[in-house]
Formats: sequence, structure tokens, C-alpha cells
Amino acid sequence: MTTSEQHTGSAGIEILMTAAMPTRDAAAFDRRFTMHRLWASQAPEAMLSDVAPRIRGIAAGGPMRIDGPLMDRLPRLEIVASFGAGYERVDVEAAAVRGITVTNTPGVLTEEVADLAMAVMLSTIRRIPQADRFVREGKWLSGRFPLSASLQGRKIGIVGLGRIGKAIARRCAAFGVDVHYHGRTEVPDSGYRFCPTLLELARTVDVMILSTPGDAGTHGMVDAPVLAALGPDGILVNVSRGSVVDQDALVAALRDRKILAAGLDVFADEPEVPAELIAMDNVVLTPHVGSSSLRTWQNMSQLVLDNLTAWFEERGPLTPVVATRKTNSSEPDRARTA
Ligand code: 8YV
Repeated sequence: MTTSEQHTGSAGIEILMTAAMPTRDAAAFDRRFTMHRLWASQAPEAMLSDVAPRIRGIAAGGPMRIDGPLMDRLPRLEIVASFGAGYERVDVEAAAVRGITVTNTPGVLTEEVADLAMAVMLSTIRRIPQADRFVREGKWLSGRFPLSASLQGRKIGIVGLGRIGKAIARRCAAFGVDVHYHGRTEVPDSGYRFCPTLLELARTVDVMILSTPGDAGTHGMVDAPVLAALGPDGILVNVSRGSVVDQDALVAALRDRKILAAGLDVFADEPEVPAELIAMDNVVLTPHVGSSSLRTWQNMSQLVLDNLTAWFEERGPLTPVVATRKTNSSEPDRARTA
């Protein structure tokens, strides 16, 4: 282990960090804890074996799965503070069984992800990246850019009216378009029209924006019949998780013009993006950047740190994802609506 991988904090509580987390104050984590930056290590397995008996918390991010076997290697682990609203890489059941608390970072990224959803939707409908390429390639000199589709007059369907879904809905309403939604439950007094099934939503609207958690309950829910129901003028925007969409069915629907276009920030097997999607002119692709402004990642990192700090000061977790033996929150399932 090099000195750059390990710093001693005043409390001496040892934390494993699995991905870079930018903070406004670069030493913020190190002042409070003894940090072990697995992501920066040249020999992560050796580092893990060395520090495992002393680790009491994980600052979790990036592709590494925090599963039962890993938890079993860390006998003193009390808390997994996960970076991001989605926490599918943390096995929350395995954590609950072991009495380990799990937190995420809802709220602080809501507006940023909603902004990106609007940007991707408008880019897809008005073909902004294609228009940019048109200018750069000098094609404007030979003629006008082809007329695009329009947002106006459309009905938008939001899948998952949680925090982010509501922020997207507010933005859509400001653009003067009708908003409908589908989710596990109806949201009372939302002001938007609820569709009890996804298929009904797809039949009703012509833009579908996905902002639902990527878990077993949503896996592959946007499938061939849903895409067919969205129709030949339909547009799919995904800022949630690639797992929510049957990616092969989406490729086929775009290829066969069953839907008009798609704007995708997330994919089934990131960072792999199917060559078929890359080759398509009716697709806008972004590399999972929904929350990725420096400001918002700093706020997310701070919430990871605040969760760890609160926990070890015995104030309980600030934003727990599920109730566990050690949790003292009265709002245990709040992340479902992140
Ligand atoms: C992050 C996200 O980019 O919050 C989420 O669920 O998908 C994004 O904000 C991601 O968590 C980084 O790993």
C-alpha cells in the first residue's frame, strides 16, 4: 500500500472507498476517517486482504458489487454508504441479514438528472447532435437541415413518478405538453394522469421517459409489445437504468421503425453500447451522465460522507435505503422514490 492510498483520520475509523468521489474540500474524507482507496490501488486484492479485518464502512461507487461474500470478508462492517440514487450494485438483502446499514444519495441529484432528461429528449426530437454534425461537416453549404419532429402537441409518459420523475414532469408541464405516468402506485394529487399499466401508458403517449429504479421489478419491462404500443411516431428516453429496457427489442424496434427515435443515457451492459445503436441516425447516445456535473457529484460525495459521519457519531444514517437492525430512521423506504 502506498501513502497516497491510505491517510489517517482523527477518529481512526477505517473506510473502504471503491470509486473516486469528488469533494469541494479534497481532504474532507481523510479528516474524518482513515481512508483506503481501493480504486486507486495498483494491487486492489492485496489491499483488500490487508485492510478487511479493520473496515467499518464502505463508501461505495463505480462498478464494484458490494455483495454477501464481500461483506463476509469484512467482519466489522457496519455501513455501506452508496454514491448515487440507484443502489442495485449493493445487495441490500445480504446487508439486512448481516445487520449492515445501506444508504444512498437521493435528493441532491434530482434536478440535475431531470435537466439531462429534458436535454436528451429535446436532442432526440429536434435532432440536435445530428444538426451539430451537419454544420461541422459543411453540409449546410449545400442545403437546409431536414425538418425534424416536434415536441409540441405530444403526450409525455413518465415511468416512475418518484423525485426525479416529478422533476421531469414539472419541466414537461412548463413546455406545454400533457403529462401521464405509470408507476407501482398512483401518486395522489400529482396533477398528472395515472396509467395503471405500462402498456396502457405506451398506447396513450408518444414520448416515454424512464425514471424508475433498475431492480428485479422493472427488469426488461420496456419490451417489444410496449415499444410497438408507443408507435411509429414514438420516442423513448431512458435516464434510469439500461436493465429497464429489453435492449435487443429496442434495437429491433428502431431498426424496423416501430418507433421513431430513442435518447439513451443508460445501457444494459455499460460501458458497452451495441454497434447497431451506434450506427443508427435516429438515436442520441450519452454515457450515463444524468447526475454528472461537478457540482452535483460534489453534493453526492458530501452526502456519502455525511451518512458515514452521522452513523459513526451514532446519529443514525441520514438517507437509509431499507430498514435494518441498526437503522433508526422513521422513513426507511424513501429511496424508492429517488
Ligand atoms: C451516477 C446514477 O452517475 O444516481 C444514480 O443512480 O445513476 C448516477 O447519478 C452513478 O450512480 C455513478 O456511479
